[in-house]
Amino acid sequence: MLTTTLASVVIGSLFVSSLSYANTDADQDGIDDSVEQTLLLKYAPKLYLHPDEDNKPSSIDWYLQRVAMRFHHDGGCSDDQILALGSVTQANLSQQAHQTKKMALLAHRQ
Ligand SMILES: [Ca+2]
Repeated sequence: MLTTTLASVVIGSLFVSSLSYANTDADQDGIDDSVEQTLLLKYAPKLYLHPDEDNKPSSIDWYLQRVAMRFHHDGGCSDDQILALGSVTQANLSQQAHQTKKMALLAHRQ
């Protein structure tokens, strides 16, 4: 409760302090973009990597271009490919289904 109240005060004060900027909401999320930028600059996490670290952070899109989506079966059946390598996107990721599993569920309900 205290955290929520404090967050509201901080966001409210940032909003008031940003009124001198032009009001824009390019991403149309209902929050002025200058408020978002102010919050980002103030509260964005900082990540420190060891100089010898081989695995650097990447974007979601970079990662998805390098993976395939497969359905794994236990018990000796081979995997089923849902999306081929390079065809997985943020837009189609949640729209996939395993057709065999779906058909088995429909048959079971009858
Ligand atoms: Ca916005």
